[in-house]
Amino acid sequence: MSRWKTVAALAVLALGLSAEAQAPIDWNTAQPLTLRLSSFKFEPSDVILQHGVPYDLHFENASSGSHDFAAKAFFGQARIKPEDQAKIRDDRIELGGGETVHVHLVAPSPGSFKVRCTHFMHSAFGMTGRIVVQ
Ligand SMILES: [Cu+2]
Repeated sequence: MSRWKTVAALAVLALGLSAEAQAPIDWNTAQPLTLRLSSFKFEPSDVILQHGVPYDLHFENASSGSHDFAAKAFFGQARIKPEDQAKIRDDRIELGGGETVHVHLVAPSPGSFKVRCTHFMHSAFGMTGRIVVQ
């Protein structure tokens, strides 16, 4: 008898969790935020986001050379709009000279996430930053 109560309780819990995980997001309310890349920095270098808030991130490459925005832990945990997922490959957004890419996502659980450009020597020249989710 109590075993069935446990099973029932787990089923209710599982339903509750999946309902939360699939709650619809109103992407129209996404807050725009510009993240600028140039040789050799990210502006701002520290990005502050609020947990659970949807953002419309504008990644702008202001230089003529290419850069990328690599944030493995952040992209791995953020909830990314399905239409924008293909813009992120191997947890990186590649931007050619002068290119802009928009990515909609919901900030993950609070924490500090490292950002860097993976192009040869760029992080050594200063292309590092972090995303802090509050
Ligand atoms: Cu770079």
